[in-house]
Amino acid sequence: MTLNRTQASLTKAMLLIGALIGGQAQADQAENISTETLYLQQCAACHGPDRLGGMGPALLPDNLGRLKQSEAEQVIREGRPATQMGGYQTLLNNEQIAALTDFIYQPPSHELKWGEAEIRSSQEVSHPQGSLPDKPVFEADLMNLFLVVEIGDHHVTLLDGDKLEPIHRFPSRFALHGGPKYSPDGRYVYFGSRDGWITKYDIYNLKVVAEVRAGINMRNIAVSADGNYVLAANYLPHSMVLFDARNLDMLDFIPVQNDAGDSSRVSAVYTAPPRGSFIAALKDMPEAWEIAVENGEAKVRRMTTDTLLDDFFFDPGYRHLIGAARDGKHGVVIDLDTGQTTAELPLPGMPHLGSGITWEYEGRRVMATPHFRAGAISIIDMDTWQVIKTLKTEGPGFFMRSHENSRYAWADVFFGPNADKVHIIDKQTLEIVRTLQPEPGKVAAHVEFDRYGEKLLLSIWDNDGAIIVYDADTLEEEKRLPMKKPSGKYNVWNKINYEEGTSH
Ligand code: DHE
Repeated sequence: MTLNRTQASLTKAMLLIGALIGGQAQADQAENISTETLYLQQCAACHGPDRLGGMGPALLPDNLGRLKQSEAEQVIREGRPATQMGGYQTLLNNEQIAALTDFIYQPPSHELKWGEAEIRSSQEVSHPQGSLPDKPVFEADLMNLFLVVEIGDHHVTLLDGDKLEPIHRFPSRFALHGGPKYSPDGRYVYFGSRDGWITKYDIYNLKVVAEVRAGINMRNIAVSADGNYVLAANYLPHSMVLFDARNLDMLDFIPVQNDAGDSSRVSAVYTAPPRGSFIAALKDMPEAWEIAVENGEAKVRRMTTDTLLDDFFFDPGYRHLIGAARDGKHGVVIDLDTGQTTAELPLPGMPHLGSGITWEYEGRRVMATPHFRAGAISIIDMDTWQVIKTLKTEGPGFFMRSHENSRYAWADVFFGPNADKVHIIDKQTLEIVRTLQPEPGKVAAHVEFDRYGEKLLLSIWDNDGAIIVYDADTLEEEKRLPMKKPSGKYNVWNKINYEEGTSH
């Protein structure tokens, strides 16, 4: 059962008032009860009796994966600023807080269900499609807007890409992950959270218009090239879910399993515009799926692959999928028409292909990818599928970015002692020409260019962080905008035009 926001706030307020009035009596009583009962008394109103989440996030080991246990304990003790989560240190003693923390990091005692009924009943449509004005409530170039996801306090900032100033800041679901996806005209944006929530936001009216929970632990979402459908890919349960993009009505529930009944998590799903379909790769079965929508139903074409695939990337024509083998030691190129593996790429350490980029180099198209487990960037000829250069970096990286109009590509060093550094690569010499260290001691990561390729934004990935604006040509810093752990930034024009230097 999931409480709606109002019910959950009231229940939590009642619990807190009751607890404050009851004071010591309740604390004494709490000492003698099991941790599970304590959870039901203190946490279930917001986080759900099954720990599936409600107004608060799901409290399951997989969903909490990014939060260290010590940090979770601190949140229970002190609360989370700017959210409904208050501190429990006056209500619970240290042992109880530690026991509750242990409890939420244990797998649940029974199998959790999130099927069609649960998905449908989670849907909230605050402003049905067509009910809000078609004119933006602010003035700015609508094609040069940026969204900045701030994971420090779970907010999103809308930035004017010409003035490079914030227009609006609004709360997001807990732990957004992956790139938000725009509608083809750039008016709407769809966010996906690790807890499975899809939020549709109307940028013109600065309002959340619809929400639905597609799964318990979601990987990512994709929006079809025509803007009509949203497809969610889940880790838990093993499913994909198709929605009508207008109000997020569920259209189809797709169990991810083979004929033998084995099921799998989904590594990721992306839209493939020229094919008019979605492409997904499975994490636990060697298969890639092409999903087309016919009359509101998903039609799946299954391709058997030689290896299990992690994240992946496409060539510009979407003829080939370039996937990271789950063993982390090589990449594979799969012809999406025949389903055959056509090439293997020797790569030094798990590539992060989802953040690969491409450009023209000496008359041919090359792609570049950073690696999670090696201080290297691989540059690959997309005609011959040969690695033409391996650039040594100051540590493993997460994200790469460029723009067709810029001569430089930017790559972060996300892991290790040099995580505060960023490399700048000349796309025509394939050399690192500069390494910046914008804020010593703080991770510098993830770049996004403006629509013209003239300015770019870099995140200082810290609760006391910032977005730094650089001139893309002189590489000079222009200004800093303070933000709370800004992660990804997404420019409307670059995204809706599938710009070659950005992620899709
Ligand atoms: Fe991500 C995108 C997978 C950990 C921040 N990440 C993606 C995508 C995938 C993915 C498949 C593409 C989805 C899309 O855009 O539609 N990420 C994974 C992992 O498997 C991994 C390594 C482990 C995990 O916990 O899931 C992982 N990712 C992280 C983080 O720890 C990061 C740094 C912080 C966070 O928010 O959890 C992180 N991932 C991001 C960001 C994007 C992303 C900011 C979007 C990049 C973009 O520019 O499009």
